[in-house]
Amino acid sequence: QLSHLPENIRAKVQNHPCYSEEAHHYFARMHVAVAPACNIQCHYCNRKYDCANESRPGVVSEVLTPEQAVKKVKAVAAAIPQMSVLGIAGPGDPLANPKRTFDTFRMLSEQAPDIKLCVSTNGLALPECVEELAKHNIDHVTITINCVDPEIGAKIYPWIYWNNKRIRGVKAAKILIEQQQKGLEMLVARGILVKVNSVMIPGVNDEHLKEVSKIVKAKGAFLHNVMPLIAEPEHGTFYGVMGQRSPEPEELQDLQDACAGDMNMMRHCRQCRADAVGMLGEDRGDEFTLDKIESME
Ligand code: CLF
Ligand code: SF4
Repeated sequence: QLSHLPENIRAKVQNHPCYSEEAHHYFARMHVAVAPACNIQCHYCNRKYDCANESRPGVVSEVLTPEQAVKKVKAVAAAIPQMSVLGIAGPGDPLANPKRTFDTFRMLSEQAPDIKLCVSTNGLALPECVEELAKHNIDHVTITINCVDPEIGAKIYPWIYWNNKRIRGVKAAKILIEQQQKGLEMLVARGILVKVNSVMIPGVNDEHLKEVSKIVKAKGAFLHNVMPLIAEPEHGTFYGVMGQRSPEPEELQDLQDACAGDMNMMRHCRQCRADAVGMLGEDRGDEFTLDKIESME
């Protein structure tokens, strides 16, 4: 499956469980929830849970300081030898918490240099962070891109927080889209692998995601991951409360198939929590809570 890739790219994906379907049978990832704040609002988000950039709404993650996160990564790496990747994916937006996120990356690159670092973002603050991401040798960045049309974006994002102001509607969506696309181009120009996540929202962006897939592929994104909206009203999201439905499994698969003509698609995503630990689909986070780690010392 990886044999068609150039050697330098194969080296980056062969032990990353999300970027290589093959690798997810052999390698594990963990997330540390160091990033509580967010700079936008998505209608599918419930901030009581984890960021739906990547994460399944579930239980609130225990937010860690960078120091606590490093301790946790070391404890998990010692206990789970397949652990190859550390991702920061929430519970808010990692790049809206640059100090916490980059302190964690810096300490890990010094203290655990064998672990690959990975990050997922809504993209609003991405262009200003590309330099720093490259400095920490981050080879894998996920951008959640749900649209390239601000009119559609306005139905997904009620507001963004930008230059110390709250901006709403089409204007806000336009800025977010521009930042995401600019960030994507800057990462590709530096040889950083970009995965694009899109949340499929029936009746809002489902048809439109085919165009998104074409555009991000043309700009050099490595992988596209179309994920289903999780809209159960009990999660208290705006969409859930407004009766927006989630896609049926067949609808999701049809859309993934339609995009696949243009793009490498990820089909093994498990919509991990912001504090997930273990193989994809496995969550061993409860074995590594802070009090348990501290009692191991
Ligand atoms: Fe985590 Fe995301 Fe990195 Fe993977 S998860 S930050 S790229 S290390 Fe993977 Fe989980 Fe799907 Fe994300 S299965 S939600 S795609
Ligand atoms: Fe919520 Fe994530 Fe959207 Fe921020 S980017 S509003 S944390 S889903």
